Amino acid sequence: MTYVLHQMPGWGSALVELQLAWYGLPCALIETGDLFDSAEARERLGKLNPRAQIPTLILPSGEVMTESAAITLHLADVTGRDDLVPGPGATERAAFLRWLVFIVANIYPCHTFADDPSRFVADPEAAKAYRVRIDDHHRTLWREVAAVVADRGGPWFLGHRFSALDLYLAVLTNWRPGKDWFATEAPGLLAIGRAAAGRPEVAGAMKRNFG
Ligand SMILES: N[C@@H](CCC(=O)N[C@@H](CS)C(=O)NCC(=O)O)C(=O)O
Repeated sequence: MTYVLHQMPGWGSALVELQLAWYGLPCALIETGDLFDSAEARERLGKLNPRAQIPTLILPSGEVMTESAAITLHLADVTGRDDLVPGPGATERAAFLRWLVFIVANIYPCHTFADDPSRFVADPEAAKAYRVRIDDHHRTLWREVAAVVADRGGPWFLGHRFSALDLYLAVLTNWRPGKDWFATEAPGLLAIGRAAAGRPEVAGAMKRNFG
């Protein structure tokens, strides 16, 4: 009944590693190698996930799952728990689904398309300008999230109720636009990310990923 997580410390696989740790699900970790620098790593992972992205999770049934949001919903289903994903009857359910999808559909692609701009824009000067535009858009998206989270009143993303969104913040506030930017422009999000990272259920997985 062991899950197998293809991962790199500090990358998006941390989103799933934290949740597996939270639920206490048994998990083997396989390091993929750098999917940007190594054609061999991409080819190896590509046999399981044609996108060659992580998280790539092999379920105990052997089924391959990708997409962190789908995995988030699936793990809540199989554990029958609602401590990370508000259940269908919960008042926070709609907001949870909205912001989970917002993060993976709007914010995560800013990494996908700008981590290595040369994948999408061949001319080096044009690639630099493209990266500036995406980074700008990326900051705008986080400001929108910060405003919504501030309105909800804390102490967590959804308000009083802790959820997987707080674990997303624990991971994503380590990435672009960077800790310093979050500290000045979105300190509420950084504070939630830090508080979530300190929860004992995930502290070990956070340390393994982010030191
Ligand atoms: N939509 C996916 C995005 C996964 C993703 O972009 N992962 C990054 C790591 S943080 C990756 O594997 N990048 C390598 C690549 O795009 O080639 C999810 O939500 O899980």
